[in-house]
Formats: sequence, C-alpha cells, structure tokens
Amino acid sequence: MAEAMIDQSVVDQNNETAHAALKSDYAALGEQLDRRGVDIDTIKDKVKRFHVAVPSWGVGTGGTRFARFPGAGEPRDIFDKLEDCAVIQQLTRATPTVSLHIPWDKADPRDLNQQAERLGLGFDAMNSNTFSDAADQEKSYKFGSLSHTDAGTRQQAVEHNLECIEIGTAIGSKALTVWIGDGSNFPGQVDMTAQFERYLDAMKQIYADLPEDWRLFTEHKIYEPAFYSTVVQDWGTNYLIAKELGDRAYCLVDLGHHAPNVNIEMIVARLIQFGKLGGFHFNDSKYGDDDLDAGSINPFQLFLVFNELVSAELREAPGFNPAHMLDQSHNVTDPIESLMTSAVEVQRAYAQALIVDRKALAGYQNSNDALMAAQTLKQGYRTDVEPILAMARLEAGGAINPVTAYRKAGYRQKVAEVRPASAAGGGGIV
Ligand SMILES: [Mn+2]
Repeated sequence: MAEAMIDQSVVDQNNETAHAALKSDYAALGEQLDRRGVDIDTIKDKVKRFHVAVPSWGVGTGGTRFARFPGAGEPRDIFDKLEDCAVIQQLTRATPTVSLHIPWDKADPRDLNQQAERLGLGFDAMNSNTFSDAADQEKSYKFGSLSHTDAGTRQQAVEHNLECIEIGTAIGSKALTVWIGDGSNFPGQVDMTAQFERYLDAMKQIYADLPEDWRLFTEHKIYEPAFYSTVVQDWGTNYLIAKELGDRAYCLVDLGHHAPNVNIEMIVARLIQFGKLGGFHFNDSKYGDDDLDAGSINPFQLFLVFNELVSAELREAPGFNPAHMLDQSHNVTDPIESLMTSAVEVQRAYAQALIVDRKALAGYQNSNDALMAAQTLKQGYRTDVEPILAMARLEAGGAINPVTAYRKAGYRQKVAEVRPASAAGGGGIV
C-alpha cells in the first residue's frame, strides 16, 4: 500500500461534501448521452484507464529568460519531487508515472526505486540533457552536442544518452526521449547538411544500444535556444530521423514546439498513419514554446488532437501506442495545482473525443456535408464531461475536486516548513 502524502480523511471529507451534486450531475449527463447512443459508464471506464506521466522538472517553479521567482516549499531533490508527484497521483489518479531528467534527477537507482515503491509510483520515459553543461563535464555544449563539429563532444553526448538508458533500465523505464538544443543563430553559421549528418551518426550509436523492449523518441522544435535553425526543426525532419534509425524510433510531438496556428492535429494524423507517432509532451502556448498548462489557451486544439488519437484507437491503427507526458513550466502558479489541472484537461479532451458520434461524422464527411460534419465533431467538444472525470477520480480513490482538497490539506505549507527557499535557476526552463 502506497504511503499517502495527503491525509486521506481530508480527501474523504471533501468528497463527501461534493458527492450528492456529482451523483446528480452524472445521472443527468448519463441520460443526455444515452439519447445520443453513448453509454456513460463505458466512457468513464476508459477515462479511468487513461494516464499521463508527470515530468519531474514540472514540480519545481520554472522561470523565463528574465527571472525566476521561487515558490514556497520547492522540492530540493528528486526524492522531494517524487513526493510532490505522489500528491498529484493521489488526488487525480491520472498520473501513476514520473518522467525523469538526467542529470537533474541523477541518484542511485536503488534509492529511486525505493522512493517510487513507497509512494506507489512508476517511472516513464527518461530524458537526456545535452542542451546545458553539467558542472563536471569536460566539453561544452555551447555550440551543440550530438551534432557538434568536434567528435569528442559528440561522443560525450552519446555517452550521456547511454547512461540515461542504463539508469532507466535499472528503474523500469522503457523509453528514452532525446531533445537537443543544437542548431544555429546566424545564416551561414553551420553547414546544415553536414550538421544533420553528424546528428544522425550520433543517434545511430545511441539506437544501437537501445534495449530490445525500449522505444526511442526524438522531439522536434522549431526554434530556441537556437534562433535561426534547429537540427530537429519540424515533424518532417523528425520523421526522417525515425525512419533512418529503425522500428523502435518514433517521433515525439511537443504541442508547444510549433509555429502559432500550425495544424498540429494533422501532423498527429500523418505520424499515426505512417506508424511513427511515439507520444506527446502536452502543454499549451500562445506565441512560442510558452510551456503553459495543457488546455489553458486553446482547449479546442487539444480536443482536435485527441480526436485523431481516439480515431486511431477505435480503428486499431497498426503500432498505435503513444506515450502521454506533460511538459510544462510553472512560473506563477503552484506547480502541483497546475499539473493536477493539466492532467485533468488531457483526460477531458480524451473524454470529449470519445463521445463524438463517429458513424454520423463519417456519413457527413462522405457526403461532403461540411457544416454537419463540423457540428457533429464539435458536439463532443461542447459537452461538459466534468461529471465523467470527477466520477472516474472518485471511484479510483482520488478527489472530486483535486485543487480544493489539496488546498484544504495544506500540503504546500507543510513542506515549506522543511524545504528552504531555493534560489536556483535550473530545472524548469525547458
Ligand atoms: Mn518537450
């Protein structure tokens, strides 16, 4: 039995207060969905099984290029981070796994396993970091890592990724996510073809050491920290990488890593169609890689992405098994509250996509009835599925209102007493 971070009696009390209203709302929604030929319990059970991984770096307070304003009771190390992640899981029951970032979370794997077991958590994809210099590393990544002009620097970056696999193997992870900051800031600074060749060579070395039951995810990003060009700029480049490397290489889509207004759901559809969608880093953005909470700016886009995922799930698209992860930076909110809210938003988009009348939608598409096709799709988005999400949480042992229960329990105040304020700038600006 996992150790509870929040006193369960606080959660129970909170649930008791909200239970009658939830039952009534759930019954009303059940009736409405029944008229549309949708069984509410089936949707609820699917939501219960839908999980999204929490990024270890997300529970610390982030920052911008300008400043970082530390929050109270920030985690001091990976063991504190895991405790915060356990709070998110206890209240939402949507986040049983944590995605680690090396070297930020480097620790003895035995201690990591022990803490995870104590808290009832598991480990998701490992994330390597060759976009900043660790204190003790020999060669700098200022001018790149896996695509650096210097062979020794590339080798160091390859070895770091292999170390991530080694640590991951010891803690039960099954995937490695590689995102690099490599690129260029000025036209003419690099030979774009040679740089990509060097990157591919380095990635092939990493892929060669990937365990048989692991997957390798590469993450594209249009710009930043390199401002003129990035080596893995877009989904096309990402697809080329996955094709070059082999069957266990897949593309990871970070929702914030595209230009504004890009049709991300179509990218998702393409990657699914050609068997190369590895997974997601969910977040939201207004202008760039803002790393805002999932569904906070453009929930309709999140729904449209899930529309593609549900469509693939229902037609059993070959090799379709995307990893779900959050990747956010919290500058002005309590990170635990933001991550709980985001996990719920991702589940919301999933539930909304599940209740779309797909038979009717296909009919309108085939008869070129644009208006009715759009309205049929939007009916799913317009439906308030909150009672489904809340009931799924309640039945799984979580909180009907996670943020209310969290605040009532006073967790942040409690940990602030034992965790001194941190002025450090790292671990949140990703
Ligand atoms: Mn990401």
